[in-house]
Amino acid sequence: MIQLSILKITEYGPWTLTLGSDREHELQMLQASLYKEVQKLFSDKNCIVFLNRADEFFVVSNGLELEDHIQIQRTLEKLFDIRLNISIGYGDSPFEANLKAYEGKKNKIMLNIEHNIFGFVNSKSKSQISIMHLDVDNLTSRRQTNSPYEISSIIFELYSKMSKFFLEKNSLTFFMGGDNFMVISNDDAKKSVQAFINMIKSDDKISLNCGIGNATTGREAVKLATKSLDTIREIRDSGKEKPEVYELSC
Ligand SMILES: Nc1nc2c(ncn2[C@@H]2O[C@H](COP(=O)(O)OP(=O)(O)OP(=O)(O)O)[C@@H](O)[C@H]2O)c(=O)[nH]1
Ligand SMILES: [Mg+2]
Repeated sequence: MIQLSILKITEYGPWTLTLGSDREHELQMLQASLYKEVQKLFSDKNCIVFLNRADEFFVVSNGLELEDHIQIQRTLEKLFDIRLNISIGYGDSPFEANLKAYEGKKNKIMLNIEHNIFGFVNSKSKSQISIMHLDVDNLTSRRQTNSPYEISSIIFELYSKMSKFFLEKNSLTFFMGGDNFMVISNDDAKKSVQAFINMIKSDDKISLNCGIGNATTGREAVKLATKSLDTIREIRDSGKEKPEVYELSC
């Protein structure tokens, strides 16, 4: 079971208008500081936050009760002028958890009125979280032939293909910066990642490495996924033939 908490700024559109036209720099600073706080508050509770379109956050929140969410909301309300709402959902796949959170919000299933928390918390079922950390092999060599903006364009096209491919497996892909992507995964996504790597290699001439981590908290799963990715690099750099996918569990 995977639990997701989706944080979104309440009435953000109308609020941005109150700042006038000279607002974009202010909004970018606000979004950056908000992300920093949200990542700090949730990672302190062994969760991991994925930034979604800069004004929304997806948190792998297994192990967190309603009370933890209320505590985080109280802190955020003290720090910022804007308010956030939280929709919580769970499911066997990350996509189902996202749907349940969405339904909770849409059908106004309130968990806490004062702090704008909706949805469904599951503290009983066994947590099972799989994260895949994908990274382009030797992106640095591309810099010899492609300028910074051309590289960005290649990376975003890759992101688009990855998001589509893994959504069909009920899994959710996020861009982490640089040439890094993370997929909140289920078994189906993990089983098909080699096929995805093969497809991108043959269609786009891009080599990918994928580290997988399985754990009971989001932060631990991400740690193991990155450790797996670093293991692939170590094998490669020692001169041995490297695997493209490596998996660790705790
Ligand atoms: N989010 C995130 N970004 C990273 C991480 N490691 C590297 N980066 C970013 O990715 C960019 C590319 O770095 P690398 O992937 O190490 O470079 P590379 O030439 O592709 O080397 P290999 O991946 O080892 O083949 C860096 O400039 C960083 O911006 C990471 O663990 N997480
Ligand atoms: Mg790389």
